[in-house]
Amino acid sequence: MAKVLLIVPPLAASELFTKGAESTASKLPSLGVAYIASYLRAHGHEPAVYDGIAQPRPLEEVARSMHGYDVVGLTALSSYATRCIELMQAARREGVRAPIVAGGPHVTAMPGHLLGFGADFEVTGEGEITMLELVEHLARSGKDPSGIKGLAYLDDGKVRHTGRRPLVDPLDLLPLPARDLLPMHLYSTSPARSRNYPSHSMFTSRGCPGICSFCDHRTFGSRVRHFSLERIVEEFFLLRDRYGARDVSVWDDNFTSDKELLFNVCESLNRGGFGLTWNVESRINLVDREILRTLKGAGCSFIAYGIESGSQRMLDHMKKGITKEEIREKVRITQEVGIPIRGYFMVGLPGETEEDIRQTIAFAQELDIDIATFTMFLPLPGTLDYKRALRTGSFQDPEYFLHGIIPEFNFLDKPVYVPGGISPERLLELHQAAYKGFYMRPRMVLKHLLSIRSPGEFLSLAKSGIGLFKSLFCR
Ligand code: B12
Ligand code: SF4
Repeated sequence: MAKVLLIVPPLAASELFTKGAESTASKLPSLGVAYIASYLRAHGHEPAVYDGIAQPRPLEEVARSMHGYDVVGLTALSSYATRCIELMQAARREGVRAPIVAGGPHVTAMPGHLLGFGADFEVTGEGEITMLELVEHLARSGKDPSGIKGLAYLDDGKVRHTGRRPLVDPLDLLPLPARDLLPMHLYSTSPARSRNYPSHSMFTSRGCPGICSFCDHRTFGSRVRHFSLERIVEEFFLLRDRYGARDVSVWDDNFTSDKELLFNVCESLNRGGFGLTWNVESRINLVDREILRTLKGAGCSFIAYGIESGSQRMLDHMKKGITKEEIREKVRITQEVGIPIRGYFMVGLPGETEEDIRQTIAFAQELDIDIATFTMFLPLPGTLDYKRALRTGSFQDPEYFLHGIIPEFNFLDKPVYVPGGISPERLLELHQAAYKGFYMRPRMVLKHLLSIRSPGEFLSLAKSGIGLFKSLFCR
């Protein structure tokens, strides 16, 4: 039996959300780490989790807490890979001897990268089985890990990859994520997603067949795999009954990809008297009126669509596979069915012009959706747009993941990347104009005010409004 400490590195709210936005921000559980923990536990090991986003502590203190464990695991996004590096360095200064294993999307995108900064092993891709095999290998004090698929490590100073591990199939092989090891009482969802607190997160599937040029979706591959109907319904009810959820956020890349399963999930929730609101994300081309009606009928109170741009040229450039006409139609149907919509938009992609951004700003307003998020494009390593960013425009720091924390939505004074033909100052102005143009319309203010149903909702809306105001005007 091995004792394994799994860590989300410590990050203060002020690092994750700049310029006042921390008051409106979400704090979500790292379910990736919770899945690794439950898989290890199911195989007789003793995992513990420290979530440094929920409970930020000084690096030295976190490093010292690693003493006494046989293996330490760290999760890394590219946006906070720097903090993982600082933490591994602190661990070595504190004399931690346990092997450090790094995993997560940054490691999958850039295998080998964190080995140069203190990680002993990297687990690439889906991590549960690889981590278990590695932990058991280390417990046997095995010397040669080359037979474990999905690993990267240094062999004689050179990065050695052991090859890609096949994806977990069926997904039900994985136990429910070990939420009992997470500080569930500390998580919160953005009011932009749900107003019924707490809203707890879950997944019903892994994988996405999309090929969007900005997205890093290699961890789970392009084939969508689902948990079984029974398992999905069990998790919904578990969140309600054991963790006191009053809303559920389903974070699947494409919740609506399997129509029959979706109908069965909705029917089971209705039959079992689930009674809570819940929200999902989807590709716009994977919904139709029947799906939307069924979702609405089962309590789905919110849907988020990746709309990305109001310029058809950019939608094609991003390989989004959707047209503006299709977006208009699906948004209209969603509104007719009565599900509020959040649209994700991006600005500042390689090849984008000021005119494209203007079209995005206008399109978000034209669609008359309820919430719009405009993310300043962040070139994610390993994506097509990272390569494009190296070739065109000005990529201020192609190794940004070594030099600082990127806050959510990339609200930076100095954008990491600026497309050709636009100055950094102008890009920032346009980014702000997108938010101001969307939210400062009398119609939008009225819509949000009229949607308030309780003093709690008023408070949460007021907090969001103040946060947004600070983000936009207190630079
Ligand atoms: C929910 C979510 C969020 C939540 C936070 C959730 C959280 N606390 O983890 C919010 C909305 C806040 C968010 C914000 C951002 N996100 Co996000 N997010 C997601 C999303 C949709 C789900 C994450 C998740 O739980 N996945 C399910 C779990 C099971 O997967 P996982 O965490 O990857 O874990 C598996 C493996 O990676 C591995 N693993 C992970 N950790 C470890 C550790 C060890 C030791 C081992 C062995 C293995 C291992 O094993 C796990 C199980 O198989 C993913 C997309 C996706 N489908 O995963 C994007 C994703 C993680 N986000 C991404 C990005 C870019 C961002 C932002 C930078 C966006 C932005 N510009 O604002 C910000 C970052 C803010 C910040 N500073 O951290 C990228 C990351 C790419 C990268 N190279 O880092 C992803 C992959 C989206 C994408 N496809 O491009 N995000
Ligand atoms: S952006 Fe969404 S639809 Fe596109 S590849 Fe990524 S997860 Fe799939």
